[in-house]
Amino acid sequence: MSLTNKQTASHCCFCSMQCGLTLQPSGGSPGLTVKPSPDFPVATGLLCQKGLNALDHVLHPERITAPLFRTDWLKLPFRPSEEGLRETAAGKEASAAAFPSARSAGAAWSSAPWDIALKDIASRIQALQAQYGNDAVAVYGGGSLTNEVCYLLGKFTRVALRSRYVDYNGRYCMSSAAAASNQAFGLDRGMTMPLSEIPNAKYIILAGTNIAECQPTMMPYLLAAKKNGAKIVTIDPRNTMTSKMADIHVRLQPGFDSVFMNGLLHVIITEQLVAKSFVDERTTGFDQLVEAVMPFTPARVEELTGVLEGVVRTIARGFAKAETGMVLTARGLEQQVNGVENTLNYINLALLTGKIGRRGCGYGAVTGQANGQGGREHGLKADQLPGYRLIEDPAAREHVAKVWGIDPGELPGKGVSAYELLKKVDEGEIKALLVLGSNPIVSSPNSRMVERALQKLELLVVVDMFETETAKYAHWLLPGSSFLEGEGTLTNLEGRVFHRGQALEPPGQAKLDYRFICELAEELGRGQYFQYETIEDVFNELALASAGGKADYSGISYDRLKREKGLFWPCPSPEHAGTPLLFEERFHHPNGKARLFGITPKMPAEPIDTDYPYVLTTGRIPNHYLSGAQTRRTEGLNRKSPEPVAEIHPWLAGKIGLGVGDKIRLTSRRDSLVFQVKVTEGIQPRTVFVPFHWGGEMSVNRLTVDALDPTSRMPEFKICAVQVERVHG
Ligand SMILES: Nc1nc2c(c(=O)[nH]1)N[C@H]1C(S)=C(S)[C@@H](COP(=O)(O)OP(=O)(O)OC[C@H]3O[C@@H](n4cnc5c(=O)[nH]c(N)nc54)[C@H](O)[C@@H]3O)O[C@H]1N2
Ligand SMILES: Nc1nc2c(c(=O)[nH]1)N[C@H]1C(S)=C(S)[C@@H](COP(=O)(O)OP(=O)(O)OC[C@H]3O[C@@H](n4cnc5c(=O)[nH]c(N)nc54)[C@H](O)[C@@H]3O)O[C@H]1N2
Ligand code: SF4
Ligand SMILES: [Mo]
Repeated sequence: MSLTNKQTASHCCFCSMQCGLTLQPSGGSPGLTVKPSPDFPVATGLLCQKGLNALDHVLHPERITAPLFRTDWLKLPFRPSEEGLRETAAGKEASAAAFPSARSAGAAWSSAPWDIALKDIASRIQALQAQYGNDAVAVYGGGSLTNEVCYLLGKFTRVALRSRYVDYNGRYCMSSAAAASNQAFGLDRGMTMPLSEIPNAKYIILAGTNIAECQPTMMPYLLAAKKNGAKIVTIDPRNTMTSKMADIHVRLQPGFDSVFMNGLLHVIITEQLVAKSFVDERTTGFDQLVEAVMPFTPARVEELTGVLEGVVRTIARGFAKAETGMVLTARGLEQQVNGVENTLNYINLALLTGKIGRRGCGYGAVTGQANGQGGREHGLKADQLPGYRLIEDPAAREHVAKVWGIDPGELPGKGVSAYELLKKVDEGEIKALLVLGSNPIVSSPNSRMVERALQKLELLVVVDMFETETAKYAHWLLPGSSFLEGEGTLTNLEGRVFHRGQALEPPGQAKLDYRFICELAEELGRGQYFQYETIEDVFNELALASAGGKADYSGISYDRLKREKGLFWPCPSPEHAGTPLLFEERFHHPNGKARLFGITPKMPAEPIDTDYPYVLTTGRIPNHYLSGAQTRRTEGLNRKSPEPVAEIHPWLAGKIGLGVGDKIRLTSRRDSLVFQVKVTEGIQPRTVFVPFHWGGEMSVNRLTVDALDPTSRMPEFKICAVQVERVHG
């Protein structure tokens, strides 16, 4: 493998830090190596172990390098030429090696040339739409994709398919934080401040965010703050690598964040620690907040959560009195049916103490995926158009339709969230699905339903690098591009938009994702709306479509990005310097004020009871990334964590009589699975933690509940009720 062109600088494909990396020629195979980049200001000279190994999956022998179709499920209406239709050794080996238990054993993949693949897919889509209507075809995208590809997928659904059904895996990720930020601030940019402000904070609250294991290169910012005298509090049911550096670690049972937070707010209000002039001048809703919080005296909070009254008071006083401070949240409290309310309550803390909109202060929902931020700004979400506009807003429709050269009346209405979309597949309403950049069988809650649903589809097209668990059910598996192959822009967790160049050519017949989308549009007879010479043309159109929207990119260009190493949105004109620190003068609601929301804590969807007496919570470990499609194919990472290990407390181990070498069986109302087990003091006694990076019998999402937050439609990944039994080793 060699660098086929000019560009050796890139960015890691995994988390939202988007650390810079450099590809360097090296001796031996594969002839390339990854080094941290000294140039990117976000994590200068740093990469975590995932970043250092990011080349492995790109060069992996299981990469899909030609369009493949399932000969046992699909009869092609065409008579492809001899060389067009033949079984590929690569395809065959890939399936056999990676998924020996595939539904039809002995891989039935055959390869076909792109023109046949595109023609076949387009004609099937047209036939299904003619029979069942445009909405019978849906698109499911991902937050690892570039802004350009996210934008094009949204446009493709609305303009080429004319379907309302598009959503993406970011629904499972940032949707609760996004809804809360929109409600409180009128704007959703995960972090309201750049990372460079963290060292200026004197008090930092980290709730349900395991930064040391999930955004490792952010740690130096927190350590710098600590060195400058900051107090750090972590709130998590587990001791994590992050909680190790905390001054106070609150080991909370999952589901109790709003109770605990009401305790803090209660102390701040009753001890008159509220930033009064800030609250008066810059917020609304204070009275409603007081009313909700008043029943939650620290004594009552201790009773409900087990967190000592004194600890509640210490944290409340410490945070309120600190000169500067920050609140960071992540999926721990967001991936719940009360995720939006939980997040709003943490935002309340930042607002009530005036710790936002100035140096050393801010609220941040720590974004997860590479482009988890940009992915939710350009119209890949069921209810959105580019620029973070709402698809139901007539002015937004008019603006975007004009940029796209269509009549606003042609734009469909809003669709449904990711899990609801998959449910519509199960119910038979959606007949064809295009998945690009996600592996929903592993990452969706109650995943047995998803597995069943995908088998009902009349057409499933998956564009990926690998034959993932989801791709196993595809009629067509198309070779997509990796991060080193696709040029484009991404937006990191700070809201910093940057340019990522192309370092490698896609292998074999693999195609750049954006070219595939445009060519399929062409095949569907809508090519006139997808005429781009280069990916930069797509960006320029995106910038135009975003003009005047909340996420305004209209002042950003490839030229500027190449010169300036990133620009923070909103950036509404070519002269604008971008906006690293939000809300210095006003919030984004029409009256310029932020909203406080009084939160009355609610129960989880599936509270524990005598039949299912323990809480299962799920999340991440350092060596794997999301559905594991990439990291399970990375030898250096997979070797260290070859399978999921459940964490349980010694109390629970004793209760079930766990012996040395035993495993545990976890049974929820949906399924029952056996896991290896680690006994640790560092977990709340009634809670079991299992990482979700595996498929099949190792996939914890077979157990999780599919209840959704009523506003964000975020699944409750972090709480379901289970039984725990020992399994003799
Ligand atoms: N190594 C690695 N890094 C990643 C990823 C990965 O898969 N692997 N994924 C990326 C992505 S897409 C995302 S979204 C981020 C996610 O980053 P995080 O949100 O930090 O990761 P999680 O492990 O899902 O959850 C964080 C913590 O929430 C805790 N928690 C569970 N329930 C509760 C609760 O009720 N309240 C509170 N306060 N805490 C709770 C868990 O114990 C866990 O330690 O990470 C990104 N970085
Ligand atoms: N139980 C439980 N479940 C969870 C969570 C949890 O905490 N607990 N967290 C949720 C969260 S926060 C997230 S973000 C989701 C993510 O869940 P998924 O969407 O399943 O995550 P990925 O593994 O990133 O899937 C991306 C797929 O796209 C492919 N891919 C990567 N880059 C590209 C590209 O550029 N082009 C193409 N064509 N393909 C590409 C990869 O090979 C992979 O198969 O999981 C959610 N599921
Ligand atoms: S911190 Fe995130 S972006 Fe940086 S190298 Fe690690 S996984 Fe990649
Ligand atoms: Mo995520």
